[in-house]
Amino acid sequence: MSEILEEISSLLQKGRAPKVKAAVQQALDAGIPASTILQDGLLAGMDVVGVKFKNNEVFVPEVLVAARAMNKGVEVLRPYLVSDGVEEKGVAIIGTVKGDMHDIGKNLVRMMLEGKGLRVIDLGVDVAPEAFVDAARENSAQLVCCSALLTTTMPEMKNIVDAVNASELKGKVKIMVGGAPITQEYADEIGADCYTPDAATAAEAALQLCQEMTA
Ligand code: B1M
Repeated sequence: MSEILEEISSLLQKGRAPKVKAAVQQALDAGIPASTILQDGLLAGMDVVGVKFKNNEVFVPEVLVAARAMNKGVEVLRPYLVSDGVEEKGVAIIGTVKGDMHDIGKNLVRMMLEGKGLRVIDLGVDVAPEAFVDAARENSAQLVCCSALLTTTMPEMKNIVDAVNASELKGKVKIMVGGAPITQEYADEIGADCYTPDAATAAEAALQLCQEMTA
């Protein structure tokens, strides 16, 4: 079992998207749980890329192809992480904040939320605060979920909190924040309603918030 996971990790590091897709499918066919393939194959590979990026051993183009391979692999896992046909438990808007192009973590959070039965409207990356507010209004969402990976873009989360509070949605939607540089302290400081460190915890918290709001 570990051989195929190591192969997935290694192929991801080399940015071989079609081979990553095939290897992920092969691992699924071998009966390896989707969560194990995600954690010990895809994310393990991306961790190695992250360390090399930090140490200037690889650069943006290599990281970009690895990220593409990661997203392709995650797409294969999607049906196994998302439950279909369940009753809608709530509506969430999700996006990566303005100026920030990182979407792998955001995509995972989206998938886990969908897995809990929430309808998720994904605004993509580089999303302005007003776009979060407009989408929440148009879709009668309970949650606005913001992801940021850069210390330079995390202040955009405060702008989103301010934009929501300046609108008629104040108190009617909950704001969830997350991403590598975000902490509970930061979430408290900017007045966000909920911080979670990873996608699985985000999904648990999102479901709980929706249940509390509709109770
Ligand atoms: Co970027 N990058 N990057 N990058 N990149 C980081 C983030 C960095 C830490 C690398 C480093 O130097 N060590 C560093 C940030 C430093 C800092 O600000 N402190 C960095 C930098 C500097 C940059 C550029 C500025 C580089 C440059 O151009 N010189 C540039 C910025 C571009 C921009 O956004 N404007 C840049 C570009 C890129 C690529 C485009 C090449 C690529 C992104 C491709 C893509 O996303 N499609 C990329 C990547 C891939 C990374 C690393 C290597 C991996 C990020 C990732 O996807 N991790 C990253 C290094 C690292 O993190 N180790 C790095 C896997 C993902 C699953 O984790 O997104 O953290 P993550 O999500 C987690 C949790 O954070 C959480 O759940 C997920 C796990 O379950 N989570 C939430 C995320 N969002 C959440 C929301 C929630 C709750 C939980 O609630 C709503």
